[in-house]
Amino acid sequence: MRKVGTFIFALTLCVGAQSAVAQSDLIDGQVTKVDQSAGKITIRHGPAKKLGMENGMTMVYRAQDPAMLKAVKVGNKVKFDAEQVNGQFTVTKIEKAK
Ligand SMILES: [Cu+2]
Repeated sequence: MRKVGTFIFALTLCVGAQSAVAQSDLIDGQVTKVDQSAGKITIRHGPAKKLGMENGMTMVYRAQDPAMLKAVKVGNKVKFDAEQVNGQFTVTKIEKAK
């Protein structure tokens, strides 16, 4: 009797070391202007480190989808997320703050 071979099945354990880095920390702000036709919104907001804004400011953002602007009005306190798309600051998510 010959021992032919021992096949070892290596189990690759995917230990997801990616602990929820998904930061959902939205930026606090207040809507000061909505330009639905241009798809733009002006928001006075607090510091937004992820966008490289250490201090609060008022600035114009492009809306990723102009339809999102229907959900907010001038004066609304909001929480939003934004990122730079082709060099333009773009709101990717916006919701009224409670
Ligand atoms: Cu800003």
